[in-house]
Amino acid sequence: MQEANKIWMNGELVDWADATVHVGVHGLHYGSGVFEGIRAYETPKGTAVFRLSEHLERLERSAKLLYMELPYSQEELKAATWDLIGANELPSCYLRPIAFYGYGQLGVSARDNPVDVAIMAWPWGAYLGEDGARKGVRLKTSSFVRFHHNSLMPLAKASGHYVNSILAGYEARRNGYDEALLLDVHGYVAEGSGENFFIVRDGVVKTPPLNSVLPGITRAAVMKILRDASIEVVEQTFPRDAVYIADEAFMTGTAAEVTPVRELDDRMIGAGVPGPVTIKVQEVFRNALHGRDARYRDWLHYV
Ligand code: PPE
Repeated sequence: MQEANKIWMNGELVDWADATVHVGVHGLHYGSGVFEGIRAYETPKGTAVFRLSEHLERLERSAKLLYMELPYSQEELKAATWDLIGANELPSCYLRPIAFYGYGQLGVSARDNPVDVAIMAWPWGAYLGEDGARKGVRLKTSSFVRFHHNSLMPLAKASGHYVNSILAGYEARRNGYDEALLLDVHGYVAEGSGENFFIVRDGVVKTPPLNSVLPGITRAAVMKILRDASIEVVEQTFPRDAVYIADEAFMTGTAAEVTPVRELDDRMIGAGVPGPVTIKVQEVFRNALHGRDARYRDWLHYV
């Protein structure tokens, strides 16, 4: 990763190299942490953070689902984010707030450990590569199933949940694909290892409902953009064969932004190039991120 100068940690800005923890922290052993991924972009009016409130609210909900009380208020975390961006002088960056059970007791059910909170900021380019963002990525249906909501909680963005994503993402890449597509326990399409998933067929856009997928903030933004463009979008379960015969498919996420999908399981989707709906969404989304679309101005929080 490309290092920056400072990291906000437990209320202070510390040098990048000094933002360390003890190997005995609970979160490291058991994944008992919650985090966010946020992006800040350059706009004509300076650096703007995309949907900061929504991300920090999701962080708080994730914490609640893990019985965790965040030791900082939403306002404090917002102020910390501004301080961090200012201290690092980054015109655009990826932001990673994380809260985890810290050092104290070990043992799965330790309850009294302090909660450590940190926010990192660093430059991060196209998640699935520049080529992927332009031409589309190749997916493989994963042999790993997206976890059931009675095993873990898809509504929480929790550190430990990501072992599921790591297994799927690693498997797909080892087999020469760009990313994994995970099915849910019923065999329906869920999402990527770090992205929500959409298909387009006969002008209608479909995305899986929030049963087993992360409630993506980009997903919500893209649904709004589609509706504003009078393109029908529905939350509906669909199996993998619906993807094979879709006209278009794309993935969304903070890191991935809007990434076209050109193949699933070596089957070409549509013409094998980004389709008109995908291109339109990518363009409107990019304009919104950079403050060039007045309709979406309230998605940007200026530093
Ligand atoms: N599903 C998963 C499993 C997921 O991790 C993400 C974000 C999304 C959907 C999209 O959510 P949103 O960012 O709110 O639109 N994945 C984050 C982490 C990626 C990583 O490798 O770390 C991200 O995009 O920041």
